[in-house]
Amino acid sequence: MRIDVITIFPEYFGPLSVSLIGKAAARGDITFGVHDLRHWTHDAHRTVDDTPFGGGPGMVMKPEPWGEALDAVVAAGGGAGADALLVIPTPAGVPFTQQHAARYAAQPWLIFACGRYEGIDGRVADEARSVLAVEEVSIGDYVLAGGEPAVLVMTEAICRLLPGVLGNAESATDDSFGFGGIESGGPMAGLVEGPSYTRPRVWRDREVPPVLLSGDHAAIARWRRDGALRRTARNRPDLVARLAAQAPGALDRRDREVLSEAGFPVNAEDVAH
Ligand code: JEW
Repeated sequence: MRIDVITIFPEYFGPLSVSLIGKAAARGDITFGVHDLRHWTHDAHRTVDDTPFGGGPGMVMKPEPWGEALDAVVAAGGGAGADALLVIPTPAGVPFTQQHAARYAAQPWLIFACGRYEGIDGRVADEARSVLAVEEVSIGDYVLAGGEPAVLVMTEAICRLLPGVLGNAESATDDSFGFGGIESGGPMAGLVEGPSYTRPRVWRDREVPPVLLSGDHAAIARWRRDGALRRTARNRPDLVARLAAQAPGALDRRDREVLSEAGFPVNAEDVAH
């Protein structure tokens, strides 16, 4: 997979040479190209911003350097741009989810455009759409100062799904959201993970739950599901509501009992029993 990033802060992407992603890049499984937007400016001050038409606070990124940068990066990657997907982080984008990460991981070529200031002149995305697929995405409901941290976040979520990037192939399918949500039908579908434990068995007078040492795999699976249900009820009531509404068959009697004890009655009939 090829990933190009266009930014006014190329040094922000040092972390891409660290850890799992760094090793994947060193092996050649991922090829990164980080490009300084100012390379495509032509004035002495290398200006990338200007005042917003219509007034308002702050500055907006000028379209010309972006147009030239995208033309050059697309041309260097083989032309037409037909197989590249342009991803533009913005607080006004579609929420980025694990489903996006999986779909992006299946692309041969991603180009990320990192804005700063109040964002990029709106014509840049419109123009790019005449040449390639363009998606505006948000990594969460908070406002960053620019797209760079969002690109690091998305790159990590995408690259850990690439074959060979994660040591244990199961880790990517078993973790929170890695099961792909309710429709995946997996045993933990639609829930976040409960707590996990390692050695020592006793630490600061706290014992690891004995069931995990019992060797009883059915009891362990049930205990883990209880923990997942409790943590999902506490931290992500939205996910429990979705599960109860869209996949009521996914909740058995014990699930409903655990949710009820966690103060999350799934329906009136369960509360009675
Ligand atoms: C984010 C890129 C570039 C993504 C998520 N755009 C914009 C904007 C900014 C501040 C105020 C209003 C609009 C800053 N900014 C970005 C912010 C991505 C840029 C400039 C971003 N939060 N924030 N999920």
